[in-house]
Amino acid sequence: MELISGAIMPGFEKPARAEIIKARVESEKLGPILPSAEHDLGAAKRVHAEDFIDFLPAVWPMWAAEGRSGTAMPFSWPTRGLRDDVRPRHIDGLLGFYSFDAGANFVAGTWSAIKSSYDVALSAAELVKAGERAAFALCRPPGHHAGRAFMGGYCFINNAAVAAQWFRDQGAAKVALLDIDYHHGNGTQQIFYERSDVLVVNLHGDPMVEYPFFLGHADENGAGEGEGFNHNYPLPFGTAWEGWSEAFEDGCAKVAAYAPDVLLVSLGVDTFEKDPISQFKLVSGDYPKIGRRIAKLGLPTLFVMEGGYAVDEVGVNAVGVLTGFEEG
Ligand code: SS9
Ligand code: ZN
Repeated sequence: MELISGAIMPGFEKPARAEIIKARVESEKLGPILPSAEHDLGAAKRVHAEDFIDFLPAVWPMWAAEGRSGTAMPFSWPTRGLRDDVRPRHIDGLLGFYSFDAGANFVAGTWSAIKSSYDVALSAAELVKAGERAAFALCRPPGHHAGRAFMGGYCFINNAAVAAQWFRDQGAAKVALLDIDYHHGNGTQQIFYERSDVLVVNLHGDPMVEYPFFLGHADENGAGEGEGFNHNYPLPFGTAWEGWSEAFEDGCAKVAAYAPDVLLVSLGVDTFEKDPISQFKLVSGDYPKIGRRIAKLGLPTLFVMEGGYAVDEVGVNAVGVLTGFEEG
């Protein structure tokens, strides 16, 4: 369940999304489709705080220990002027301590889904490291809103950030991360903001009017060592291919100029005209064009699934990017 527009409603980020994407991968004869291998949490702790990662599997047991069922959801946060240097003991306090919104919620199976999503990202990264031109990590839940020590927006572990750091630890000198989900990848930006070894490029709904608010403006270019290695393209409601592709072209030029060893794509298809929670106007025919342009960069590429909530078309659109890439 999620809190949206003043009501607790069934979450838009639902299991059918992954099933539908997988079915489309099969019918388009992409693949092979490989299972993920189990990984320990070491790679997660390279980009996330250790205490945050250790908290995630503890949420449901702590919630259940209060005699509760349903959905574990935060409702109180350490905002400006309150103390974020003291970690509460109660589960309700901890949920707020480790989140920026009420959008990353738990049921009994959530930790196992988070862990699987993480395993999928790392397993796909290994394929690219082993020499595949590209791989697609069909991650669910998504990850780009998860920061160093916070979850939110359906995201718990930042799968793309974990994979980017993993490539660095495997010897890649420079990694680029291109986030084309409709929402700003606030977690990804926060994780790499002071670093020059991971370029982050983000196209998204303008945070003046769109979730997740509070980050993603055009003047956020990185800090310290990372100055000049973060690029945001906030775009207005109603943005269709013409406006979107202009920003995308600029973002691709930034990636090309950076000349990374590997490219990560945070692949959200909530830019789609019929997405129920988004305000861009891309059509299904646009997604293969995105894939073809990414292919032109000529980089080893790992696609990591993020958002996309028009469930009927999520397979066609996500896999459209992949088939476009294969042609390009
Ligand atoms: C918009 C509510 C936003 C969270 C959306 C998270 C998207 C992750 N009215 N709810 S890609
Ligand atoms: Zn999104």
